[in-house]
Amino acid sequence: MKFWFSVGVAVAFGIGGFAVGPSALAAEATAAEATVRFATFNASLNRNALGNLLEDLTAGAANSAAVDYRKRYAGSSDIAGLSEQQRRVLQIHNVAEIIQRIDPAVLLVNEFDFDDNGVAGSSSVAKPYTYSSKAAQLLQDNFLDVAHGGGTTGRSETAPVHYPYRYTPPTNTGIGSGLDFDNNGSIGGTGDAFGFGVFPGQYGFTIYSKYPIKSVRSFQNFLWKDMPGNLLTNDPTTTAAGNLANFFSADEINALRLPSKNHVDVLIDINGTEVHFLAAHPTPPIATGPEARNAKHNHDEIRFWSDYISGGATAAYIYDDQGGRGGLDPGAIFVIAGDYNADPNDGDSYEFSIRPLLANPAVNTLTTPASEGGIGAATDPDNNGAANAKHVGDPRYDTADFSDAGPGNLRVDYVLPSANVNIKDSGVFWPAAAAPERPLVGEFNQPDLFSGLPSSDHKAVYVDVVIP
Ligand SMILES: [Ca+2]
Ligand SMILES: [Ca+2]
Ligand SMILES: [Ca+2]
Ligand SMILES: [Ca+2]
Repeated sequence: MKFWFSVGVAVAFGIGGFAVGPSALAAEATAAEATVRFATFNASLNRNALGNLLEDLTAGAANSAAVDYRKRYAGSSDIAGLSEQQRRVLQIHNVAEIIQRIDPAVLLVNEFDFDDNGVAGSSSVAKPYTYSSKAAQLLQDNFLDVAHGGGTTGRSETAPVHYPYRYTPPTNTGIGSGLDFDNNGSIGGTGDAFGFGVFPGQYGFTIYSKYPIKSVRSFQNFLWKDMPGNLLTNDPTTTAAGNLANFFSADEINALRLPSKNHVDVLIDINGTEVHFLAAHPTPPIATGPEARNAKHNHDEIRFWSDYISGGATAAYIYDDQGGRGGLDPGAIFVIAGDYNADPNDGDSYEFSIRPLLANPAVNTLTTPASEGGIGAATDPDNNGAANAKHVGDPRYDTADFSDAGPGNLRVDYVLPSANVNIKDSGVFWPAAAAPERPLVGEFNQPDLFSGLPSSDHKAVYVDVVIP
């Protein structure tokens, strides 16, 4: 079955539609197939204070009635007179419009604060596969269910996009460990949480699907030390100060969790075919001391999926929050999604931590999502530095508009289908500077805007996968 339909030969009729292969390939194309768009979007919907996201999402409907932000935003001049919260609400509308323009069938939203049925905050207790946070529901009801664009924006009006199925996993971010992980002599604060976060639940993630979700495996409580050959207890660094085993105490090593947020395997039923949607958001490789604990943590969080999709003995060490063990079965169809905070060629990741996953033979890397906007952004004369000029990677593949004083724009957001399915199309939503949709992604560092950009520093990435 592998690659028996070349890209360009496969035909399909819209997202979720069916297609039958041309008669020349009828012998193999007897079954219906669907082209399904999977997307990942680090939408910067995290907020600075506990509960703000719920407040902003609730305010969305009222603000739209008073001043119709849905048909408003075309540039920074359009935010004059808006309150701080109205600017945050405007950002959510811009995010919603981007999602509507992409119209993915399955979507991961990274950086989305977790709440427990409307109570902001996270815990270490797994949720059933049917769980949607209140915030995830409000984004649907007050933003995704209403059209955007049109009016004075210069953009076409979008259609609402509706997801009957949602899953919001709890996240380790901001949950206190009770230990001094960061060795600053006191216990508490972001440095001692299981994942970086100012409050429990900050920087979580949530998943939307047009297709039924059948079940979930989550790995929130998987301990870092339980990965064979992990960098926590098997760090090859030869200097004492650089070796992680000397940085953490024995108690800390026994408590550190591998997922900085969560790793989840969401089983989706696409017209009878099971697809494993693998979502995560490994910690950024923020520089610390010589031990480089964030970069090594990022490395092993990414390695987890590479082991998981390899299955068999390679994945035998893995246990989930539900009591299951092991990885994927041979031949399973999967799509890995998320912000992995690692570029294959540039940036500060530990030994280019994404490369082994991209090189895993189970992953289809025949097509790399690209954009016009990324090319132009790399050489924009208004950039605040020259980091992009030192990059090895082609800027068309960049997915994040970071500071050009360093690290520059990077490819960090991925949608990676399994090698046993074909990719029909793909892209990064980063319109060219002259495109009418460009104001939705804007330019780096617009200080009048919440998060410094109209939507997010990261751009949405999508891949159209032919599901047999
Ligand atoms: Ca310590
Ligand atoms: Ca501490
Ligand atoms: Ca930049
Ligand atoms: Ca780059």
